[in-house]
Amino acid sequence: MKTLLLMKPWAVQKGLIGEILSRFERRGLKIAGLKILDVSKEMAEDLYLIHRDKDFYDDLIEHITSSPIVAVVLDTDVLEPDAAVALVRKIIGATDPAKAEMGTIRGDFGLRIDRNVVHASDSTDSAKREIPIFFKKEEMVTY
Ligand code: 3AN
Repeated sequence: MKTLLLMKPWAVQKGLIGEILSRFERRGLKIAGLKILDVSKEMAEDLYLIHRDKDFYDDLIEHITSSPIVAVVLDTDVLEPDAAVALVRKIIGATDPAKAEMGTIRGDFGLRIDRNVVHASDSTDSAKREIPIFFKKEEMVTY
C-alpha cells in the first residue's frame, strides 16, 4: 500500500525536510512521491474534513495554508497495510508533542499540539482518501 506523509509549515520553516525524510528512508520505506507546494484552502478543507466541527479547525486550515509544505507518498508494500500504518505512526509519534516519545519526529521536533510538525494517514482508508488530494497517479512511481 501507499500512505501519505505531510511536513507541515513549521517543519519546512525550521529546515527539517531532509531530517524528516531520512527517518523514513533509513527505516527502509520507499519514497513513491515527493513535492513541495502551497496548500489551497480547498485542499486543506478536504484533508481535515473529519475535524470541521472541532474548535481548532479554523486554526488547522489557517496553519497548513500559511506557507509551503512537503507532501510525501511512502510505499509500504513490504509490510501488511495495518502494520505499515502503525509503523509510520510510531515513527511520527503521538499527536501531542508533549506526550510523544523522544526519538519520534514529534517528540524530537514538536512543541505544541497545534503545530505538531507532520501529518500522516491514520488508516488505510484515510491514506486512500488523502493521497489523491496531493498527488495525481502519474506523479507517483514504483521501483
Ligand atoms: P494526528 O495528526 O496525530 O492524526 P488528529 O488527526 O487527531 O491527529 O489531528 C489532526 C491535527 O489537528 C493534528 N495534527 C494537530 O495539528 C491538530 N490537533 C489535534 N488535536 C488538537 C488539539 N486538541 N488542539 C489543537 N490542535 C489539535
